[in-house]
Amino acid sequence: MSTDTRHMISRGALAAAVALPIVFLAGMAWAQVEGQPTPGGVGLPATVTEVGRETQFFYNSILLPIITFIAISVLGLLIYVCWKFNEQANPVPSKLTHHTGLEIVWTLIPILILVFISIPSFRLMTKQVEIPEAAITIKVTGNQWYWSYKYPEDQGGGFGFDQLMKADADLVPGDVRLLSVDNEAVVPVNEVVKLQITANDVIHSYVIPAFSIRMDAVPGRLNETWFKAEKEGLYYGQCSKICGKDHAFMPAAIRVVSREKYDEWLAESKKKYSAAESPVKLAASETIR
Ligand SMILES: [Cu+2]
Repeated sequence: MSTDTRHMISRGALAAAVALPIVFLAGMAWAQVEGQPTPGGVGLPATVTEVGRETQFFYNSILLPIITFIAISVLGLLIYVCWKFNEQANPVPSKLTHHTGLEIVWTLIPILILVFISIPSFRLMTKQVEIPEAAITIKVTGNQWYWSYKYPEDQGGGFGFDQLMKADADLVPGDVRLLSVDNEAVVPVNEVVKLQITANDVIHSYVIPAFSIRMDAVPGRLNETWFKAEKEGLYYGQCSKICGKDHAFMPAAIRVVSREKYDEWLAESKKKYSAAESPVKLAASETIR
């Protein structure tokens, strides 16, 4: 192969390595509807929390380029070896079986890549796991097949309610099929919300993509996660543990509003929900109170 051809091939490979992530990134730049899936959307959903932005940066700008580079390099190497060392081109094969230098290199490079990834990864994980001082604590319980919420008394709450998916017949314009619910949970904007998550029957998983939260709801166990939404709006999520026949029909919906509206909602809900105490008995709630 002439030097020119070789240069062309390596330049082509380099261009592909650079272009592929850009194509992915361009996909993500397509307007994503916040809080719900976007038809034809590519990439991660729009996020409205700092942790979400950092998670997406980690994925899009660190992991994706590394993955793309490794995949293209390995593929290139395979193609090169098939072409260079096939029987016709290379009738007398080498008898070499060990190469200490090469073995050290192919062990060391993956280790270095992993160490490089681990630094931002652990930093991000710490941020997700360490819960800052929370303004609001909400207890979320997974049931077959809906979510229940409890707002504690000492924060102006003292009520609980169930959140069930709206049936197709109940949808009004603006609703999203399979995501809209009868009772939305409400939280104030720009305040740290702590969620305590558990389940009544089987393992569920509480996920709101726009907040970058995903936490297993396990019977008999109280898991915690947090978010601080920076934008008002309605954010949907879904259970993401296969939890039975209606697993796909237990969406979660959180509406983020201003502090004033939140206080109003709290006062109204207190009247509305405490009149009709939640029909569902929250197994774990008695033990933590
Ligand atoms: Cu579930």
